[in-house]
Amino acid sequence: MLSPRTTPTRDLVGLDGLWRFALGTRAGATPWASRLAPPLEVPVPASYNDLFVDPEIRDHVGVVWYQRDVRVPRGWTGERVILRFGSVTHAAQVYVDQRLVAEHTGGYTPFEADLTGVVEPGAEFRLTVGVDNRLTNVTIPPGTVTTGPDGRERQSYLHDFYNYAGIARPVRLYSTPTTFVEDVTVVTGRDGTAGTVQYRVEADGEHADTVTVRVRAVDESGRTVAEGHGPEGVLRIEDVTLWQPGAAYLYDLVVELTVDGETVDSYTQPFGVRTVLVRGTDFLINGEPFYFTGFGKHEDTPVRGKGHDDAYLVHDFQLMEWTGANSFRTSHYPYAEEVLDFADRHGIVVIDETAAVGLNLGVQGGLTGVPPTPTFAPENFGGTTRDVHAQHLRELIERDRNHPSVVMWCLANEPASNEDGARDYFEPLVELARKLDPTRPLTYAAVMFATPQNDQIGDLFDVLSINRYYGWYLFTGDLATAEGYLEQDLRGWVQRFGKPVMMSEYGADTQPGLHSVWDTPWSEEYQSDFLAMYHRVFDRIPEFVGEHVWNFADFQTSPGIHRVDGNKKGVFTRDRKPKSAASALRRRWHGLDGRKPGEATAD
Ligand code: GCB
Repeated sequence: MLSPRTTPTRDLVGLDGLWRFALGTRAGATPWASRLAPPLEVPVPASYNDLFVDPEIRDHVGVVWYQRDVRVPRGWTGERVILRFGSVTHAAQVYVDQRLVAEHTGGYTPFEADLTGVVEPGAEFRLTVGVDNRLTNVTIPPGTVTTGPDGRERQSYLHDFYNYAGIARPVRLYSTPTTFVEDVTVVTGRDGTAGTVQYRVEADGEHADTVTVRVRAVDESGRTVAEGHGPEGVLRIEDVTLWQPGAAYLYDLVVELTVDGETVDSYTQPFGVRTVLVRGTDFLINGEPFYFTGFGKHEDTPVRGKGHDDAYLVHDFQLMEWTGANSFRTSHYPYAEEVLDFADRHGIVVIDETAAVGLNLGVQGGLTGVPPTPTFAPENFGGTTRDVHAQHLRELIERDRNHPSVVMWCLANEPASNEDGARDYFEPLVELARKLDPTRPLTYAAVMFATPQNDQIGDLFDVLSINRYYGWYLFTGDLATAEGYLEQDLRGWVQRFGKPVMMSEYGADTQPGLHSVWDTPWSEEYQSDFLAMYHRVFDRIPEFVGEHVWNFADFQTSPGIHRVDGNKKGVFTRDRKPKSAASALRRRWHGLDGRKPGEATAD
């Protein structure tokens, strides 16, 4: 799905700002039929949960309603009118006045409604959106809704981050001509000093069958460096400037549709020329071994929850660059498109993860790893869950495949890959991902209970990403014992699969300001010592390709006694102040500079 943009043939109006808001339980049977009452107001984009003091809103389970009036620009006569949501978490029903125009399930991918003929240029319409935050065994991510003795629904889920909900990403109304560019795909390669750009353009609408497609690649100075004709082809850019980690370079693919020599639509798709390949135990970007340094992140900020925020976007990238992070994982769901655009422009490498977090009933079984009931059973996560997972994967890859920053798809976080049924569940998803995008490697983040001995899916993937908490959940405060277990575990993955291995999560909860001369969990010293212990182990394993600390910043979690106002494994606090580990990482990562530890030059 293309990002909405203004071009010489397309206009766009942002619909962000304050919308009317009501809980489903207080909004009457047909909230779309008139103005919402009572008149609460809510900002878009933002999660609604932390905005109000009313606990019924924060803890609401079910549908809430958003509403605003929208005027269609007068000049759009004769154009298509499209309404686009960056995401609605987790399911949406969209009404234009009394008419249902779109429904979508999946809280982290965009969707559109074609309003052509439904709304009139120059006229106003009432836009009402029902937002459902419920997670069940057939949603991704999964959860369980139960009804309490008071008749109220209660939500539980299998991930620790708070189930923020709402319209968390931008909403836009845009126009296109009646013959239009529907989709553009760009796959890049290298031939000596030249770049190759394989492109495919899909046209749709009135004259789609007779339309002529012209494309040109334009460099950052505005110079046309290659041209092509026809809906698909390969362009060649001589003396190409590559998109490199830490040194982004973007070209524009300018696509024009013409009918009888007249331009009917034009669309500009930025792209970077780079290659990604797993060879042996190396992860190669542009043919060079790449060593990931960085974080698992969350979209999480005070007050706004998971709402996209450009100020935090800029600041988070600043802090990542300051620590020497060259990459991050979009744990545990696809992030806003604005984040990936930014990564493209700033040369930060992204592992793009689906929202499939919590496909693991073993986690519920506690650290014994004995599941109360098998995870991949029809009554838990069976064929229907997998179909939803597949649909989500399609939407993710269709959205993100043109981003040079995205170098790998992560199909799930901590699934029960040690349990029977995991292979049957994942094999078709791996096949689908490879069909949708044969160019990018695949991974999944392996849970503690999945060991090199019992994991059932590692051979299906290209890179093994391992989440481990030795020294925190296991051998708490005993880093010496933890070190031995960690090394044995990681070497086991290398030996069994012979593939690149990286650490996708390692971290310790840390209370800023707590200090200790001993190995005291929660102290700032312990976090630094914990990370240093992991780094010693990584540096002894030549097949290791990267380290992503859990987490970039502290984040809000579901209520419970397990956490004190959130997960505190951040290297930065929730308001982005560094804990002492941030400086320790900075010293290490700037020294590595994207190379494997063995190849690194000293600071
Ligand atoms: C994990 C999960 C992550 C949690 C983390 C923790 O294994 O993947 O979502 O936040 O552990 O801190 O417990």
